Formats: sequence, C-alpha cells, structure tokens
Amino acid sequence: MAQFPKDFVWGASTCAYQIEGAAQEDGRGETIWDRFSHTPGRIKDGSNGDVACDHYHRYRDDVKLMRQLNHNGYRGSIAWARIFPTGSGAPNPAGVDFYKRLVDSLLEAGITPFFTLYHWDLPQVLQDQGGWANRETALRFVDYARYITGQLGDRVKHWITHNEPWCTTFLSTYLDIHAPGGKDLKLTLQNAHHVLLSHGLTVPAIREVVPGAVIGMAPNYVPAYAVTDNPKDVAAAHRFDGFFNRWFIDPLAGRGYPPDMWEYYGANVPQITPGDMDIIAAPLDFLGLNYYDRAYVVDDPTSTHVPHTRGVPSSQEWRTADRDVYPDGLYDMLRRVYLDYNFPALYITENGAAFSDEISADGAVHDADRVEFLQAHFNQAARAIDTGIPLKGYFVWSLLDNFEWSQGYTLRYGITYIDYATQRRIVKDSGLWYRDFISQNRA
Ligand code: IFM
Repeated sequence: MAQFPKDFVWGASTCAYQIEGAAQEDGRGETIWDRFSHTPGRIKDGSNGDVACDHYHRYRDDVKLMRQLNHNGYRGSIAWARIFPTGSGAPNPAGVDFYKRLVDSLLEAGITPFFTLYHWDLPQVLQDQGGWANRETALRFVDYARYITGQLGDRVKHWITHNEPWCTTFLSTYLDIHAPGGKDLKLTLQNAHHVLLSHGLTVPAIREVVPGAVIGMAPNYVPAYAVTDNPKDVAAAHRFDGFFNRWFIDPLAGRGYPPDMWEYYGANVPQITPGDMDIIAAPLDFLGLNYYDRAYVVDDPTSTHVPHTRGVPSSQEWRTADRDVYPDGLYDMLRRVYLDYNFPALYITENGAAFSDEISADGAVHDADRVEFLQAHFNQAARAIDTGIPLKGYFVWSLLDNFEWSQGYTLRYGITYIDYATQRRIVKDSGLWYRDFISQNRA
C-alpha cells in the first residue's frame, strides 16, 4: 500500500466561480465568466454559475463536510470581483468579509487553507479595457493580490497566484473554448506573458504583507508521449511539451521562454519589456501541479493549430469521457519537474476525473471507477515520494460536483454528489474511501 508522510496535506480543490453562486450578491462585480456563460451557445447545457453549488451560503456545511472527511487542507479560490467589483478602485467589504468567515470556519475545523488568487474570473471591466493583453491588468492584479493577502494573511499563509495559465490563455483566446473566447495566437502569447508577469510582480508583494507566506503557482501539466519512435513524432511530442508545459514553467524557473518554441512561434512571440523575465522568475516556495491526463501524439503538419500535433486515442482502460487518463504520467511529471527544475516543494493541486455518477436505489453514489482512479494515482504519488521527490500534499479535484465551464453541469468531478435541484450533498463512495485512506495514512 502507498505510504505517505504523517504531515502530508490531504484535501480537495475547488474554484470560486464553479461553486459559489451568489453571482449578483453583496456587491460582486461581473466577470468574464458571467458574460461568457450568459452568451447563447457558449455552454453545452446552456447553464451558468449564477447558483452553482450555492457554496456562498452553504460554506459552513461544506467545511463541516471536509472535516468529516478527514481533510487537513483545502484549496479554494478568491473571486477578484467580490473584492474589487470593477477590478480596481475601492474594495468591497462584504466580499472580503465572506472570505474572512470562510477562513474562520476552516481554521476552526483544523483545515489549512491554500487560496488561489486567479482561477479565470477576470472582472469584466478589465476585459473591456483589453484584458490580459493590456499590461495594466498585471498591475491591477498585483494591487488586488496585495490587498486581499494583507486582509487574510494573518491566518492564511499558503497562496497560489494563478491556476492553469495555459487555460487562461490558449484555451480561452486561441482555442475559443473558455472566456472571453477568441482565436488569436499573437494576442494569446501576449496574454500569457502578462499573466506570467502578474505572477512575478505579485510574489514579492505578498511577501511584503504576509509574514511567513508560502507562495506557489498551479500550472496544469500534460506529459507528452510520442506514439511512435519516428523522429517526427518524437519532435512533435517535444513541441507539445513546449506548447503546454515548458512555455509556462521554464520562465518561472528562471530560464526564460524555451528557445525552440520562441523560434517556432515566429512573428507571434510576445513583446517583453527589459527586466520582465527576472520579475517572472521570483523565487517560489513550491510549485503546484494540476494533473489529469497525458498527450499521446503524432506529428501533424496539416493541423491548422499550434503545436501541429494530433492526439491519438489510446485503447487503455482508463479513457474517460473527456480525458486520456494515465496514472503513470503523474509519476513521470513529478520526476521530470523535480529533476529539471529546482522548486523546493511540489504539491498536486488538482487531480480527478469525471465519471457518469448516479444516485442508486440505496441513496448512495457508487463511483467505483473514481475509487480505482484515486488509488492508482496515489500509488504513483507514493512512488515519487519513495524516490525522494519533495511532494508535500494532494488536493483532489473536486470537493463537490460543480460548474464545469463550457461543459456546464454535464460532467461530475466531485467526491461529493450535488443534487442541483435541492443542493443536497451526498458523499460518493470515493469521498468515503478517501476519508478512510487519509486516516490510515495518519495512523
Ligand atoms: O474544473 C476544472 C478546474 O477549474 C481547472 N482544472 C481542471 C478541472 C476539470 O476540468
């Protein structure tokens, strides 16, 4: 059985827009996801995050749930537009108060909070001023981050600047799947640069206002494997890695943008101001990694999209509706990030899968697939720890079923089932299994 250190952080991860609801309450401003989800045709089931899991009103019960499930850590996100409804200007006390109350509940329950400052919900006013393509947005992000970390920093020490910058950028303004939408590579690379810049500017700002801050970022990481050993496919896998992983992690680690990708992007590369790359390389206390699937690719020069690769569906048993699940990839990722970069600690900040969960006649949700999924991935995490990799914690995605972005409520990732009609929470078999797994590992 997998063995983990006694002080390992075990918990689940969530995101403000996906669970909070109360979209128009207590002075919260409009975000790009409010605008996008209310645009016909953008969300598979026509839904939005207006109500979601109603966590804004039910957070006490949700914290109680975490405690019952033996979690000692929780990763949530803060909605920028609750703190600064228009992205900047005067703070909104009611929004700040919500997060203060949430933190109180977590600490009373003995749960260490890890908060992400940006999980994709840019205030719409800032989008109207150019969004991440506007360098000013990075400066507004620093102001927001400095303010809210200062408000909560006496009790919250663990901060994550950005969640999945690849999604903030490529999935949004290049692949046109996430808010605000778009298909512009040059703009996307500029957005990515400003997101990274905002990260680098924020790290020292947090250290100034939060004594003892522990700061990281949470990119999503997709290990790429070539389907054949044909040199073209091998090069394609390396290119995919550059496109998805290295473009973001190399600059964080002080290496600048990967030269092979800089050359490949040609005239689309971003404008950089002297000094930016040093700012982006601000030393971190940890790197969070969100791991879901692998890329199993061949070269595809006919593709109309970068990185000119084509994914090949693998026949392996783990393929879920939306992902090519590959537990060994979690170990490969941790090993590679540990050996190639020099981050002092690593966390799995997200890992999970959507299965077709249903309430059975006995009133329970028997998600045996997810139990097997978690066990297989925990084994790979334990394998990494055994080889000396400094993995310090694991946050399962997600605590609750929730609003899965452009898929609406059609995918259920939670270890807790949400009956959206009544907002009843039913802990799935996987949530109960995880509870017992945690207690065995603490024993
Ligand atoms: O729901 C998302 C989350 O917001 C970011 N990481 C992946 C999850 C599942 O798709």
